[in-house]
Amino acid sequence: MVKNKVILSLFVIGLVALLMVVPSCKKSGDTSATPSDSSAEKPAEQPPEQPVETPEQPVAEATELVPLEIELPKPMFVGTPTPMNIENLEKPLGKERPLLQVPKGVKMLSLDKPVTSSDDEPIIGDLEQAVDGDKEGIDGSWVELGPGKQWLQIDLEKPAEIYAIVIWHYHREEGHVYKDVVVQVADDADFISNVRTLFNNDIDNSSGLGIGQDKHYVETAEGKLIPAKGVKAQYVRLYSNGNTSNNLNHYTEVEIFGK
Ligand SMILES: [Ca+2]
Ligand SMILES: [Ca+2]
Repeated sequence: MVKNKVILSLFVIGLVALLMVVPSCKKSGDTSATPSDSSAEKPAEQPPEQPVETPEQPVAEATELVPLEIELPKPMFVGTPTPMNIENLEKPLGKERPLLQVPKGVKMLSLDKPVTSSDDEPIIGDLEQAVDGDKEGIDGSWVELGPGKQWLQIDLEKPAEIYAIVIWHYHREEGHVYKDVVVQVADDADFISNVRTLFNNDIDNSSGLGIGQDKHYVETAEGKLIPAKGVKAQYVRLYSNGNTSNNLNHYTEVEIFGK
């Protein structure tokens, strides 16, 4: 009996000792694994969240959009222009043109910049009148280029991100539509390098600059606004090929906005 009790108590002591050792082993195993695991996981989870948030802020600041204010001349006629029998003609909006949203810091770049043309001896006025800031519809405000296909070109004097081009051909009288209006930008004055077309309503490619998808439009005091989406270029060239009243080409003013 005594022998059995001793064996039993030894067994119990042994069991208790074993139970005490096993959890301590587990604990020491856990504690050695847990800090290294958590220290490895936590920094790995956090950094991807931070870089995602951080770059978003500068991008949002850079593309902050503001309405482009365009100073308009006095209208020379009131009401919607009479419908005309011309193919692919844009319908009048019947209200003021909505303001174009452009990045903050965009301003007019074209005032008094150098102007050249396919017709360097205009019939009326001087080429410089296209960028002199006078866009009124009265006599003496426009330059008249010769008949047929002609172009007028503005040199911004350095490459710029262009966001809008506004053209006033001639808005003294109602119902003028200019033909084969094509607006291109390029890196060089000869329009050989990196030429991009921003507007083209030459639907039959009679000017040889490609088939245009844009619509004909009636001249008004609002001018024609051509969005340019930040295209980078130094030179802007504007083509036309007469108008619905005669075969001459006119520029009252051209404004190029960018930064
Ligand atoms: Ca002018
Ligand atoms: Ca044509």
